[in-house]
Amino acid sequence: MRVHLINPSDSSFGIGVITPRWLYVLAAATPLEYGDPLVTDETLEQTQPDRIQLGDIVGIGIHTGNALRGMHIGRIARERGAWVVYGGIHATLYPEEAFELGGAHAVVKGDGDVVWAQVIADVVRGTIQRTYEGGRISGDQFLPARWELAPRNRYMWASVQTVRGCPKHCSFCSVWRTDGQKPRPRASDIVIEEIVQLRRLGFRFIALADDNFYPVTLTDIELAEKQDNAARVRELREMRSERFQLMEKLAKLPADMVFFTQITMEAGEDTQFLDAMRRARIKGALVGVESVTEEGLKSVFKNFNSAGDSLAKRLSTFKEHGVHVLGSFIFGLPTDRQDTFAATVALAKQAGLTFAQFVMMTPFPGTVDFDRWEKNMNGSVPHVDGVPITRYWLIPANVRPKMFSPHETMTTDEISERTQGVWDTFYSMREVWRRSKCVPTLRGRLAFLFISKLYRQMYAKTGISSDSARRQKATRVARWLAVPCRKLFEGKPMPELEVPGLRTSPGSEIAESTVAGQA
Ligand code: B12
Ligand code: SF4
Repeated sequence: MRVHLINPSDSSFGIGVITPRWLYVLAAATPLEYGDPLVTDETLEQTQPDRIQLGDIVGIGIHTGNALRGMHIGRIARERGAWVVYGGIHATLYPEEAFELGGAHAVVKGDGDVVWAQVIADVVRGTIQRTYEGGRISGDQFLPARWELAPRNRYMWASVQTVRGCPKHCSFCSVWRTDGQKPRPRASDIVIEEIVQLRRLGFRFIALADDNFYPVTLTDIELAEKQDNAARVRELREMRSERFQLMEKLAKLPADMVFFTQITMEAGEDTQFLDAMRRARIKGALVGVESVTEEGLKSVFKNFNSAGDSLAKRLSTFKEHGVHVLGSFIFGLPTDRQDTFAATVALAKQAGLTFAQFVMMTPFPGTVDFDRWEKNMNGSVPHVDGVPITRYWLIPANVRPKMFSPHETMTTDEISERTQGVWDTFYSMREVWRRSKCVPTLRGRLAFLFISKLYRQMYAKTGISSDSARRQKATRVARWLAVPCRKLFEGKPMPELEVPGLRTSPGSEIAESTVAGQA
């Protein structure tokens, strides 16, 4: 019996930008007695069905965007006589789909780190259950990933989580509902050990795949102080100080390492935090700007963001303190008008954003927006290919509608075209070259140009709401750009690297913690 772990994808680029962390975490959760799991990341290459044998266990992780492909693989695996188990955010939200359409024997809801070993043991004993509650485990139970199983030469960035959950409640985001509003940080030493293992293997670019790297704001602390809530103030201060400890330790890692994370704009008011990020070489952060207007922010429950001039100022503060911003914007909000698109491009320029992404409003399951949208259909849901559009992820990509909530003043096509127009303007050769000044050397500027173009190809046209012709073309171009780009991220392996401040022989600590996690 072999354990397979499969990350489904319709588009295979041959090269991956960021490692899908769940694959290597679940590999670590697979007890050693069953051997190394066979890991397939379909963003690199498609699954080979003949590797799946009678009696094998096939774990498939799905989010909404790759659920349909995942269920296709599940059916193939079941036909070949394997035990099929689903997990991931989409399976957590819609477990029944995996049974009805994906040939599932079981579904794991929530975190897989702890419960996966039990699932395998149950299969082996012949006592498999239909559903497993993985729950929301605490930060000290998160497993370090088994990075030695990842094909090092095929990814640009590795991904390490330092905290899960987010205290906010944005209407378009499911994280606070599925991962919870109580941040679950990992101990900084464990995070550093995992990063050291990655650097030993030759990964020097690491995405800190956190929902929100800044879980405690200065305002949170002020509010708790005003409420005279001493226990809460202590708790918040402790969590804040742990973030600083983590960053101090990151700063001691080899100087060629580069980190990137996701963070709320509130960090723009906390220059002490930004300075610590710079010292830790967290050189860039995705900041959810979403909308440039106050009404837009209100509509997505993101009032803690700024609008207008103060928005540009807050975002520029990141750059002034050495942290580049990848601004993330949403188009198609009810408050958007035709002039919103030009205003967004102008803001992005004024704020000195290094990268930006412009996504079309998509109601993702598990979000407030989705619930509202589904309810508004009032029972009269249009169908495509026999599937209600409130289950749009089950509609084949070539006929899937591009956007799902009608807008008061613009058609879906208009929003889509204007969105593409904004991508075109922001990533025009002239603009990219102008922005590349943030890199000192000519070689560096050329690399910046390549990366900008790759980013644009991978994300502007391959999303869940893109049509298939556009997606196929974008995939072809991205595949072509990805090979030279990956080289830029390569690091020479440092097998002798020690964990700063700890005298350890290579691998020993990590190996111990991996085994302990499996017990
Ligand atoms: C890092 C990240 C990214 C990165 C890296 C993606 C990658 N290659 O891994 C980038 C920036 C590229 C990205 C892009 C996108 N992302 Co993203 N991303 C995340 C984030 C913040 C963390 C994911 C992560 O690594 N977690 C750490 C791992 C260990 O946790 P995990 O994946 O949840 O897995 C655990 C459990 O789910 C379970 N599990 C998972 N699979 C399986 C399988 C089995 C068999 C079992 C038993 C258990 C199991 O066990 C695991 C360990 O506990 C999540 C937020 C989140 N909280 O999940 C969003 C999230 C997954 N992303 C989301 C979205 C929408 C996107 C985009 C579509 C955004 C966009 N508009 O372009 C794109 C899609 C890209 C694509 N085609 O895949 C949504 C998905 C919502 C949904 N319903 O599907 C999330 C939840 C964020 C949100 N705001 O709601 N993303
Ligand atoms: S969008 Fe960002 S800030 Fe808002 S709830 Fe999701 S993770 Fe938190």
